[in-house]
Amino acid sequence: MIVEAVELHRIAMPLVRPFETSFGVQHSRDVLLVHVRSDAGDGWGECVAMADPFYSAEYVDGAQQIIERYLAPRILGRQITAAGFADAVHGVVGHRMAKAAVEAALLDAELRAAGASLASALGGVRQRVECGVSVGIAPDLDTLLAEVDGYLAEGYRRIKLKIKPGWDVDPVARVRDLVGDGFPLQVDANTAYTLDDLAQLARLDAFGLLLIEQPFVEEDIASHVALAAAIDTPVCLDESILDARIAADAIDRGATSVVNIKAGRVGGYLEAVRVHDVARSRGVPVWCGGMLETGIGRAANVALASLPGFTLPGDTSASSRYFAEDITEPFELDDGTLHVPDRPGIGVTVRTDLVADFASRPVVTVSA
Ligand code: OSB
Ligand code: MG
Repeated sequence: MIVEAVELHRIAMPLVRPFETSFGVQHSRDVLLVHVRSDAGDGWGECVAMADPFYSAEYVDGAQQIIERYLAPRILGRQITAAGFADAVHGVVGHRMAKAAVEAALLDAELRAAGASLASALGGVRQRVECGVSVGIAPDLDTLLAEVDGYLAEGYRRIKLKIKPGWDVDPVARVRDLVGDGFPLQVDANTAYTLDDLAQLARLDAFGLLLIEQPFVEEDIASHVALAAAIDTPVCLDESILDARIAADAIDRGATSVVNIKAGRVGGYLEAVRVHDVARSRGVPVWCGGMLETGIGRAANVALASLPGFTLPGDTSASSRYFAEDITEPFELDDGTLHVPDRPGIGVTVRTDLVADFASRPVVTVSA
């Protein structure tokens, strides 16, 4: 296809409740949407970069600038495919979330034109995916338990608690009591610990957790190897896994025995499939992470989660987990699962009237 224009939409989506992690509190989601217009038709992609560079180095203003200045000019006005996109932008180092958003829009345009769903194109094998929910740090334990209780009532099949030093063993113990033995429960530290905290992290072994996600900084594979050898709870990397080669290396070194896959973090859905493949060939289960996506990114995540190696419930929660109103048809839980879209492309319809209503900046159009 020939891309004629890349439109960048910025929207501010209010969250139904504040979301607190070890790196900060969010009250609203500042989202960058990429709308590609080509001779074959249109496509949409969502950039998962956050407003601030606290989860990783990327942030949404930077991602927008990278797309405007470096990525869009490399694909405008010439023959391009989603599969050829990574090569087309190879000279731009890093900025995986920005690249992933553009690649997703190209995939959507290409697959809508071909009449194929993203799930089928990526190799999906399931019509529904099991859903977990990520629960933020709460002001107090009672508030946390009430929130978890609400998610259990909605049917979520797995709970993930955000933890940080000072908010770990007590909340985990209380939530384990609430959900009962055997209910899938896991924790995510978003890099808040160091190896000095080993004894405290080892206390989590008492609660039969599915995994502990990213206790240490992104670059520190060695400390994760040491922790994994010292505790019973499986270690799962998120922030550290930037591509399939790193995933293979981290698995082979014993740093991670489960992998959180986020397409944005690894530079796109095509690389996400390669991460899935290297993990699967090593017998390592994967699950689909989330970044508070709107229906656009959520649709693509659910498609990814339908691949065979995604054997653990993902952070693929319903639209209502974060938003009162979504910019696509809402994703709703059905017995703790979401249906994988089977219509062409990402398989959802973007409500452009709502995208306009939620706009926080003027639309930027980059054209050839
Ligand atoms: O570490 O998985 C994470 C949200 C923003 C940034 C990082 C993370 C998260 C979540 C929420 O845990 C996932 C979701 O529900 O979308
Ligand atoms: Mg995480």
